[in-house]
Amino acid sequence: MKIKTYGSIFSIAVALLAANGSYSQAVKYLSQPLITAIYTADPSAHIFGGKIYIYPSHDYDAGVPENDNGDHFAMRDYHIFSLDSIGAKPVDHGVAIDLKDIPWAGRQLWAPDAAYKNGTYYLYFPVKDKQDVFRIGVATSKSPAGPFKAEAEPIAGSYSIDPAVFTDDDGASYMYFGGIWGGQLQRWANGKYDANGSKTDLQKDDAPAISCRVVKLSKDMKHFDGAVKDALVVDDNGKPLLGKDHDTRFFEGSWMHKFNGKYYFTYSTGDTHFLAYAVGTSPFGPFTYKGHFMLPVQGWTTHHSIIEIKGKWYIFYHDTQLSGKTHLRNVKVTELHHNADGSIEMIDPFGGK
Ligand code: FUB
Repeated sequence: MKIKTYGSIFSIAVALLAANGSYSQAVKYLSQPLITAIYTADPSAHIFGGKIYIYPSHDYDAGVPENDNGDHFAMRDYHIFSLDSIGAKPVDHGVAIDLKDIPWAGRQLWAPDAAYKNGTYYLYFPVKDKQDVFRIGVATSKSPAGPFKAEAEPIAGSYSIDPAVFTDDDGASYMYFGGIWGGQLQRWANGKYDANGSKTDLQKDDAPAISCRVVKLSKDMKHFDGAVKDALVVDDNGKPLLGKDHDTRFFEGSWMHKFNGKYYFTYSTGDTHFLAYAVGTSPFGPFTYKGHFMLPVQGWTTHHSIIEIKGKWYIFYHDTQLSGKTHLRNVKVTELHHNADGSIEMIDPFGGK
């Protein structure tokens, strides 16, 4: 069941109301945009050197019509932001890397992430190559704010979108990646690219849902170390969620955080617009589905990261409060609470928690 489509009636209504100023007065948002000078989305947040760094997509209006492949998300560069604490004004560190500086890139710089190891910062980014196939690249810098220099080739064996890099307590790093529909994950069913792979997951209602991928990163953080595996999400009986479980199955925008020794795999359900979580005992999964923890935001996409800052947990996310347009988003942050039983308290982006 589709609740909204790219270019939904909801977005059009919001845009009309926003234009005459009545929408922002009528709607109560849980939090306000962190950055207003440019449009930002898909915020991956990290603490580096005691500061909060945000690695978002940089939305802009390329004039590309909306479609289910997400062609209207035609981003060309990244800006990195830092802030001293929650509540402080984010500092824009300028262009960290541009499409033209990535030798193998074609178009569409989508949701990035970052990591640190041994004095080097790593920026991971999905972009379509010159054959229009999404791959994941890596770029390095001596500063968390960049500028970053891209490797000459994408990470060997990488595909699809939305890399999220998690470093475990033992120092080992893992990348979670993938997204269906415009993110092309459905074209990689057998580990090989099939341009004729189903356009979406909709034709596979009774088969296990397409899984996010997980892979260990090599010590140099620039390669995959070992096989790419499925980050399987199962129900309480250990059965994989199915393609038809649109309210619960993985769509895109994964993240990993560890809480009380458990691995919390969180993701967007895409066309049903929830953020969901599943918990496991290994970074590779399987992860047992637990529920939603954030209700749909304003806008089609929903993408988040979760970090701990001074003993409190925060979720960085986006909506379309500033523009009312699907592809022109703004980053936000709010507190996230783990309950005593390990569940995550529901967040309502339009009101209370
Ligand atoms: O920003 C482009 C895409 O939209 C991201 O890669 C997805 O996660 C969704 O937020």
